[in-house]
Amino acid sequence: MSINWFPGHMVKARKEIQENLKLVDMVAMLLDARAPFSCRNSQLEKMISPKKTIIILNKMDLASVADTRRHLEQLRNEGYLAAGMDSTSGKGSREVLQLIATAFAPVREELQRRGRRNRPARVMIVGVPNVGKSSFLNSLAGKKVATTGARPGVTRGKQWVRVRDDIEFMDTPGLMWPKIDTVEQGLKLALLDVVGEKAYQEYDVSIYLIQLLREKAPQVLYDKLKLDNLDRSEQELLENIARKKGHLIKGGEVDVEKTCTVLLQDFRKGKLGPLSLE
Ligand SMILES: Nc1nc2c(ncn2[C@@H]2O[C@H](COP(=O)(O)OP(=O)(O)OP(=O)(O)O)[C@@H](O)[C@H]2O)c(=O)[nH]1
Ligand SMILES: [Mg+2]
Repeated sequence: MSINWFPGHMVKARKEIQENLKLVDMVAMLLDARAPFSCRNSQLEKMISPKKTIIILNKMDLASVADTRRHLEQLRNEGYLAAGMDSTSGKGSREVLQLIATAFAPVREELQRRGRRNRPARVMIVGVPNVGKSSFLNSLAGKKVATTGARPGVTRGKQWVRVRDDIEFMDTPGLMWPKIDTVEQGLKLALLDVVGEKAYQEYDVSIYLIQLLREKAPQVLYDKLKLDNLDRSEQELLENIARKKGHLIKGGEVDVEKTCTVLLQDFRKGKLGPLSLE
């Protein structure tokens, strides 16, 4: 079944983004470094296309270094200024600030040419829910200026924050679009905790994760999840993970539900190691 999530507050958020575009010099689009292309929203990109856009691959601490390098290269080939960022440690912030300065340079030169006073760059932050937009601002500010949370849909309205003397940011609520393009993209977004938990079955997403791991990172199944034979169906592998973890219910049956919850949590927190989904 395909996954979709487009709660009411996003209709308002979309309108708010549209209306406030004229107030900013550029848009910083945050994508999850583990699956940046699945986090792209063509509706949103069309809307922000009149503005200079920079791309930040956030949560790079949770992604594979080589894959992030490849993704950045791809985005730069598309003509974007792009950089990676880890908003929990602040790693990457210097490069991000440099990107903003580069994107703002033409405006600053124009102000100078007209004999106007220099002013801070105005940057709107956009992206899917839970990608770390508010955390990114807090990281650049070095203090808590925006509310964050480990679930999608925390920020509900736009908010201006002055993070530094030379930049003003507008934080916006995470935006989805009415229909996710493919089943696979929906599964990836669910895995990344971008869509609300009511929009999917943890079981389906867990089976998809096991399938991805088997294809892309079998070592994780051996080393972190202690499996010794991958020549099984995903369903059987999930049951074996449950046994290895000791997730059992009365009568010795495996507790599949609990195993799915723990497996997804472990992936999202990076406990399975840095992993990219594309
Ligand atoms: N490991 C890691 N976690 C991060 C990073 N950035 C944010 N997080 C975590 O991701 C979760 C979501 O962060 P928020 O900053 O609230 O995300 P948001 O994009 O503002 O979310 P909405 O307001 O719901 O759209 C929080 O649990 C953060 O701690 C990062 O770079 N690395
Ligand atoms: Mg937020």
